[in-house]
Amino acid sequence: MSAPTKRVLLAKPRGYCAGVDRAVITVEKALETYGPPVYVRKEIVHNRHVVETLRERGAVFVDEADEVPEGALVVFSAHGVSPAVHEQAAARNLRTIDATCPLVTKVHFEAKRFAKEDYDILLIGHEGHEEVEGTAGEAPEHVQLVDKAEDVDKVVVRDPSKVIWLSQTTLSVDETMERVDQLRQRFPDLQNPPSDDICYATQNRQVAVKAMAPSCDLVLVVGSQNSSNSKRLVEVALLAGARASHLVDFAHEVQEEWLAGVGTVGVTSGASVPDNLVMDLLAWLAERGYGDVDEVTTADERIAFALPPELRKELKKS
Ligand code: 0CN
Ligand code: SF4
Repeated sequence: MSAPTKRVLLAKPRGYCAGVDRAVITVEKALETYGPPVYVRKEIVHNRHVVETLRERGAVFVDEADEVPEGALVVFSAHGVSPAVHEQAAARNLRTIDATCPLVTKVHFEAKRFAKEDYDILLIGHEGHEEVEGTAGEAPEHVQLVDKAEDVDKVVVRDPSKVIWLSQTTLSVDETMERVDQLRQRFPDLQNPPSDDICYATQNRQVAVKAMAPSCDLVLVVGSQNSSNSKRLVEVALLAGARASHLVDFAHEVQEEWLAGVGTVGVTSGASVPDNLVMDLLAWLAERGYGDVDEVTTADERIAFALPPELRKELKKS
């Protein structure tokens, strides 16, 4: 048998979304404006390289606001925080910059609004993920988390005609719709969110990986293990027909044996991944004969978000 033709398909869109770009710039500008240390509650975004780079520049990552010295500056991560965290910060007189992505904030508003209208809210998301902790924290007595299929049977509602589902922004679209179908079998009047909670970036990256996966022997996704949207890209690639798929933080993590007998390698990256890491991977692949790269484009993203108002005000002064 002759060796397969080696080539790379490169998904577009991939990498940084508008919310991640804004959150990373927020920490960089805070460091420039106020000087280190700038405290950051949780990882600003779920990417090892980004976190390590900001740490080298003077960002101090903490798990909770009570680890920040009284009166110091703390940035809240892109994944959002519950009102209880804002209260903790206020109790310690912390200066805060909120880098929550506006698309996460939108889901917080939905949770608040439907809680006020006394709905039971079924929040589809991953247990323990910071974003669902923040969203659920807006209305803990109205929200029930639905993660796995078996969670659907555990849901208890007060009035089946007044139930709505909301979701984490970084889920698999297809898996979420399966969960909604299951929930609707139990609660036929289940209402949909007013607009998609799974954000544009998550959706677009899944559409792009689906377009290339059937042609790929291997799909490499650049992203960190704690990045929900990056992990979903591996699952989506496999379900869409890729023969194999792996998540790697860095090119050097790719194992040579993954390339055995591989012709077409698909490459993409999660929404928290800087594109230089993808370029490093392409260079690594080129050294192994995969130098021919074709981009597979399924959407053109132009969205950008303004920096948090607390920071904009400060930047205006300087
Ligand atoms: O990788 P991320 O930091 O977060 P998750 O995919 O784990 O939610 O990407 C940015 C997403 C947000 C909010
Ligand atoms: Fe915002 Fe979506 Fe990016 Fe998360 S993945 S930061 S919700 S745009």
